[in-house]
Amino acid sequence: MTIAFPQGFTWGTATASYQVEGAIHEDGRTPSIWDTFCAKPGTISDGSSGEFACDQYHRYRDDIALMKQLGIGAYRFSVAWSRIVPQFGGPVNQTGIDYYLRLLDALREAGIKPVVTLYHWDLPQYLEDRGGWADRDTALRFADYAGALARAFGDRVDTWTTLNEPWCTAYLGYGSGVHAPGIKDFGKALRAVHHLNLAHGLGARAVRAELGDAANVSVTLNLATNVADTDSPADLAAKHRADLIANEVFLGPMLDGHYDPEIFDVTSDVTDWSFVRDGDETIICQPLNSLGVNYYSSSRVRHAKPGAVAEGACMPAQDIVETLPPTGELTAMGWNQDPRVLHDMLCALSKRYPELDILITENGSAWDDTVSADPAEPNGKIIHDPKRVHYLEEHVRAVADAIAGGARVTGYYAWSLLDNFEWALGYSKRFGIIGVDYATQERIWKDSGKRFARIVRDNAI
Ligand code: GCO
Repeated sequence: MTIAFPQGFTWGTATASYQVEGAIHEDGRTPSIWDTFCAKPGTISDGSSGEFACDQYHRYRDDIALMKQLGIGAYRFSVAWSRIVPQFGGPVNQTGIDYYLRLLDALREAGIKPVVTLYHWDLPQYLEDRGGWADRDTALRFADYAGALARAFGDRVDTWTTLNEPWCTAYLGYGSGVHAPGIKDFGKALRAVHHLNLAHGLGARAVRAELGDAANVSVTLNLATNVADTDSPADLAAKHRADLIANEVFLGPMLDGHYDPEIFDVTSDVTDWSFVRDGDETIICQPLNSLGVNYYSSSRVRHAKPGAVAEGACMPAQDIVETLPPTGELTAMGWNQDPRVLHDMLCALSKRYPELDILITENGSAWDDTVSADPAEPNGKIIHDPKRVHYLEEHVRAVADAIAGGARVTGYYAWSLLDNFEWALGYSKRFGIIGVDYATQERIWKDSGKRFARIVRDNAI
């Protein structure tokens, strides 16, 4: 059965600067923490970096032509901070601004709305050298940067997304250390949580100070979708603990105006939270025009025997939470496929925040692709990716069901437009609905891209 989406529903694709741009030495850009991290042996599984990535910096016009073929109405991309402010305290780099102005104008010409993420993990290295997100000053510098972008881009931007997945920045960057800057210190991870929240609030204010209160401001969170293994009080308590540290720590201050005090209790072994100053929670809680959520998979959790933090854990005070191995057919990331949980999360969010528009700012799956010959394609090549098609269909259907059930979802952005640099996994994992041959930078259509184009055209699944 076909299910139609509401009129005006936005279909888009998403990328991030370090994952697609390349051109890391061009036009005044200085290193970000990801350049530094990639240069350290053993950090990236295939030893690669974002040095060339998809070369979108030079190929954005061709990529916009692909977006037109997809028929999408919006493109979500991020700005590389160190292209805009290359030196600590230094002036705005007009050459860096100009690249994004060209991109923004080309998108407008193509009738594609730009959804701009201000921070998708590529912190300028000079800020990390001063303490990075563990230091309060980084949030203040973020506000300056946000204001500079608002001044430069003005009404060319449709949606201003302050941060992408602060969970990853804080817990993977400063907790488990698997992401840049590679620090393993739960106390710092929680400081980073707070300073990211503060950056969000200050950034939202800075954008509105330039563009007026009507500026369309959003933030993207990857809300962990923890499912309790059983209904036992102990397993439910484990789920609650995981939700507090992964989700409430962001939702609370950003949308409710305060941290749940239980968060302070359950993390008291690693920090006393004295870095939260009077008034911070008010700054963090800015009116939002929408909430972006990224969803890939779910985790089943149960009560673990108290003890040391599990090997590889990335969040503190998780000692009562055991995450069970995923089941069913796993994607190339080793993640499960659980569209029902996406549906449930969307319905629960709308119940909790009935006035808030929700955007799915990322959803997608990685598979090991192979290229086939296809004389019907202009370049004679196609990637048949039935598993990615299936994942896409199931998840889009879950979104449609959630909307039918009352969830206020207004957009869906496929991750990703292109195969790209998958962080610590380098180029080994492919999320694109369009493939990339990295040796030649050739773009190769996948069946999933074609399927997505039909969903967009029909506004239905
Ligand atoms: C994310 C990231 C993406 C990843 C994707 C797949 O926000 O987690 O935005 O950069 O590539 O999630 O892991």
